[in-house]
Amino acid sequence: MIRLGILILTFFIISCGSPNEPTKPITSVLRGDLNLNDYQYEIADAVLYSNYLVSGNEVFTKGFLKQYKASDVNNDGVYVTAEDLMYMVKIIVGEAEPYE
Ligand SMILES: [Ca+2]
Ligand SMILES: [Ca+2]
Repeated sequence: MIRLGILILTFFIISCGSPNEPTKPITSVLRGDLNLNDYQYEIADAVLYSNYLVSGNEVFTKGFLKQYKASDVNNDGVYVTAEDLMYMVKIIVGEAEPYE
């Protein structure tokens, strides 16, 4: 599923680019704010995260690239993993500190 997400992300980046236009940078996103409401590490973010892991890209409807970027909760450079979701749950219940 992660490979499919990376493949779709790569296709999206390639298909949106143009050699004559500068690539627009992704504006900053809050780590752990999967639903992009400016609040990190909410239960709603964890629910959305688990929905992504079950259903895939279709659940990131507010801005796929931003939501994808916000998903690296454990700050290991790997996006949308079960480990990120588990780390998010630990943050929510107070067992782990969030990364900046
Ligand atoms: Ca949020
Ligand atoms: Ca990660």
